[in-house]
Amino acid sequence: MGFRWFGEQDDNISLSQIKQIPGTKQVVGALYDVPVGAVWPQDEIDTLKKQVNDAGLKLEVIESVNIHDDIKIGLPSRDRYIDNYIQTIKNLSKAGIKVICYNFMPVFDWLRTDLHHQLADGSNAMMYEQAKLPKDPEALMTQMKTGANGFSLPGWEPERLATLQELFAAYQDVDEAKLVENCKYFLDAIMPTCEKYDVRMAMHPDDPPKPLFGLPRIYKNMADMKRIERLHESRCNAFTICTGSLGENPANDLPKIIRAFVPKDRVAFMHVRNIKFVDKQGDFHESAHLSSEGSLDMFAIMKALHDTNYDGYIRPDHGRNIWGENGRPGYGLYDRALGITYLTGIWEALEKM
Ligand SMILES: [Mn+2]
Repeated sequence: MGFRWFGEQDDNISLSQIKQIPGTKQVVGALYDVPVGAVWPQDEIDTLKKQVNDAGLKLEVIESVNIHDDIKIGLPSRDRYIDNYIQTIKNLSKAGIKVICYNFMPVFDWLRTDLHHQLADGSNAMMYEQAKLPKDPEALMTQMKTGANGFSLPGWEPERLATLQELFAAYQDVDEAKLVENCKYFLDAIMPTCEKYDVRMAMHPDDPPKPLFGLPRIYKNMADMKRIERLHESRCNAFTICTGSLGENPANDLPKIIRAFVPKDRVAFMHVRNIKFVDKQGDFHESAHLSSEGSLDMFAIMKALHDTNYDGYIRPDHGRNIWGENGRPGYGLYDRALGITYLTGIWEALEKM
């Protein structure tokens, strides 16, 4: 069980607080000051690892090493960025990293239309309402930035988004098939290194799992997963299954997806969280992890993991901001800690049944 941490400079949560969450052994971390596409310096990786280890925790999962847009677009310059990525994999492996979470979403990472939706119990959580999505991507960026409580948001690197119009123009000819092809090119190039150094790449689902602003999405459902797994047959070409992201499409049957891919050893990382649909079109807000607080059956999800003998990495995902905490949207301390005790409680019951 792990807990995502944004580093000493940019997290209101300390490692000693994380250490006190019962059952938590891992920190899921990253270097946040390395520009996308650059090699992660060995000394900075080692420093992060030492910090985490000194707090009595382990660092074996990185989230995320983001992929430069030139790789996703398929520009000639991609080979240079792939070489850098390969060097980063080698450097991380030297520090004992086993899993790298990444996504293959063009331009935007995850997005929401409200980062502080007020819930009836006085807490707040992130929300997505299709009708509130600005037509103009620049307006969305401003909305995300101003709602972030002054924290940086993972995946929303300012330097990458500074040239938004140019980026959109560069993606003009990249449709879903082309994006898949570029993903295969990337995987074929890095997989020999991953296998040699025993580092598994765990692709995170697109969030929300549908095309937005005319940009294609390639990890939305089980059919997409079958296509991605075939791009390069290797246990290092693996998935992060994020129950929240995939669950945002009510047609995605999460226990079924888990039962299809865990036995094939293609799941390296689990993000487990709940969401609550507010209408039949798929608008939702994030919720506490407890099944009865949202729309997903968390027991069925954990039981599918238990039945398939999942023994990989797992973490709670976005929580609410509760008890007056004014943390990074989705990444406060208290609700994620409650999520961990709930998930480990379900797991203990499954073990003893
Ligand atoms: Mn996730």
